[in-house]
Amino acid sequence: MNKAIDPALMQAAEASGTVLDSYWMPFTANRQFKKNPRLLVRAEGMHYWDVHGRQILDAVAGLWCVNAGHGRQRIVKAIQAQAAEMDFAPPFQMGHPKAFELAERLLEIAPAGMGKVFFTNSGSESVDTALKMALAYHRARGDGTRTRLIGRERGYHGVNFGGISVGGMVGNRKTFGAMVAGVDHLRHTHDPARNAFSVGQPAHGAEFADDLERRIALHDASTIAAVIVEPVAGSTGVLVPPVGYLQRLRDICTRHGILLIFDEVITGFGRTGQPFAAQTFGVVPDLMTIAKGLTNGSVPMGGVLATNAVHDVFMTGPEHLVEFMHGYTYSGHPLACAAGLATLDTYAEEGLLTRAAEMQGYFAEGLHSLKGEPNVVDIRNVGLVGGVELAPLPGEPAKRAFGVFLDCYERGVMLRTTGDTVALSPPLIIERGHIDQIIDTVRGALRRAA
Ligand code: PXG
Ligand code: PLP
Repeated sequence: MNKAIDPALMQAAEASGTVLDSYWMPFTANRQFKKNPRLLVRAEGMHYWDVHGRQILDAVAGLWCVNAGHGRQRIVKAIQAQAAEMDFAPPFQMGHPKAFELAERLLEIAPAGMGKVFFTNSGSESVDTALKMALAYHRARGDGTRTRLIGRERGYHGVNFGGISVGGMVGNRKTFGAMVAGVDHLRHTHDPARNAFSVGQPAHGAEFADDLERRIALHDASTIAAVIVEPVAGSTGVLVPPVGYLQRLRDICTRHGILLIFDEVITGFGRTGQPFAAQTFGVVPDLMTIAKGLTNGSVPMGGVLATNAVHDVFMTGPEHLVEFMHGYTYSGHPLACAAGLATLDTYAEEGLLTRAAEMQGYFAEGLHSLKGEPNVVDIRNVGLVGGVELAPLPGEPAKRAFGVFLDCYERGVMLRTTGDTVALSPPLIIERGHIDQIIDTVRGALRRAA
């Protein structure tokens, strides 16, 4: 064992029987965590249990992914059976039936217009795949000067080089040098002066889409390949698109021959009240990235949905040659496909892909009842996603919200924070009693922190 281990860490490790030193944890304050670890060992339905046997209500669907709740037996059994039957099949120049079946099933619930599915293993890989597809699409059309990618301030598109380049979170970008060249960003849509405490979509801000016209005026459309946005920005604090904004982006992209990519990694699979946010907001992109809820979080998997118009441009060269030089060893992995099919069955059987639309009224009421609690400066919601923004502690951004997270966790409710926003995205099987418990616990934490 490493001699440098802190005594507090040793104590925590002893208490849980887990040695914490070797694992470099992702997006985690490692030193702080290891002094006071939060170790989960079991999950079922709406709950986790930690190493001490404490039950914790899951208010964030794991990490925005366990949309059907935990430990769903149909999914568990499908994974077990697939592991026993065929562990792996090479995805390049070979295939297996479940990958084709899953692609078919996805198109059945996808927005009208989507025609093909490309599989990846995460949201980050999906984003980089979609960006590469956009570049290759224009080149295949003989429009190879269209190389510029446009993201948006406060966007999160995963952590790979393409994704951080189009992403708009300074903390995720500043450390990593120049990143992908030729990227620009639209302004974000957050406008608390006009839209604070909007219930559902904010009324003001469709005109923020016109920022794309400015980018076009600056760079010329002939240099721009694609625009990528999250329909609802998740990781930067639940920013719901203003009424009319996404449609206006769509119109500008169409007018200028620019591909529109929706990153639906969080918003996909029922989170906003329809299977995809494209349907909730009535705007169809050219490419759509998915992950997370695709397998209910059970096996890593992501994907890119493309219109046939995009796909067909690739299908022109000699038939024996690979059309798109891209793919992952684990694209369409058999375990992930089995999990994905069982997940879609579970969603369909229980009506989960539209359940957020039924529950959002009650959820919104609970959430907005937090207005007036100490330090609450804004509340945002759509479907079963909520954000409660707090005034930062002077000179210590993110600390107040993290304190609320820790307090709620101690009291048996797990949520997420991003900056000073508390984010809620519960499993879609949530009942009213769970919503009450979440809101009461957050309310208590806000009062205790005051
Ligand atoms: N795009 C979007 C819109 C996402 O939300 C990714 C891409 C990347 O997916 P992977 O599977 O590579 O992580 C995401 C992921 C948070 C949080 O707390 C959100 C994500 C990841 C980690 C934390 O908000 N979303
Ligand atoms: N690095 C090396 C040396 C490889 O051989 C491969 C795949 O064959 C990769 C990276 C990419 O791995 P993956 O296909 O799992 O993304």
